[in-house]
Amino acid sequence: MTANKELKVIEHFYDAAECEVIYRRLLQEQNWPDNCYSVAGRAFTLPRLQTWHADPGISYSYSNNLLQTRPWTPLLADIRQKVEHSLNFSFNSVLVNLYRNGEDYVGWHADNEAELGEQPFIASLTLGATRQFAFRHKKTAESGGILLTSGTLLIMQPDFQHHWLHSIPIDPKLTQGRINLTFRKVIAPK
Ligand SMILES: O=C(O)CCC(=O)C(=O)O
Ligand SMILES: [Mn+2]
Repeated sequence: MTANKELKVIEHFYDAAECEVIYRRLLQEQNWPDNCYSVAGRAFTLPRLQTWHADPGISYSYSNNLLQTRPWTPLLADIRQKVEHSLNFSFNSVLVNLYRNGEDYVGWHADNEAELGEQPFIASLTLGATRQFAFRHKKTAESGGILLTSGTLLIMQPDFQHHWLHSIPIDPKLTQGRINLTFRKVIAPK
């Protein structure tokens, strides 16, 4: 088994000049929240900064525990439109991650929350620094990775979340930042 069928990489979805502009605008416009939060009296620090944007009435338990739902900004709405047009699929939410440098990361997980339904189809856009997207099979020892460069759109087919975990590992020497947008379709609004 290989993850190749379940992942599709579209390089240069945005060109270098567009990426530069979008990255800078997101950095400035996102009004990034504090990444320290507490659950049941225990303090946690998220190893990156995040914002969550969705259509009215859409909520997502993982993000909602940590984050308030924000409306689409004009820039995020423009990007969504281009992604939707290219994939012929409609998304109603986006999780925006800022990895301030190589110390920021996301640990092993699958995006398979109940709100995404049985067939979670996710489109993930990278802007800024190149980072490794690592994946490992949930049952076998198989593992792999893809270097995601600025402007790359990674499509995760539903079976990817069923069979594999993924992460963005720490890259200690990296000083540049990276912003990643994962477009999702929440199908069970609460
Ligand atoms: O930053 C990335 O490329 C992946 C982010 C991710 O896995 C997530 O937000 O669920
Ligand atoms: Mn993920």
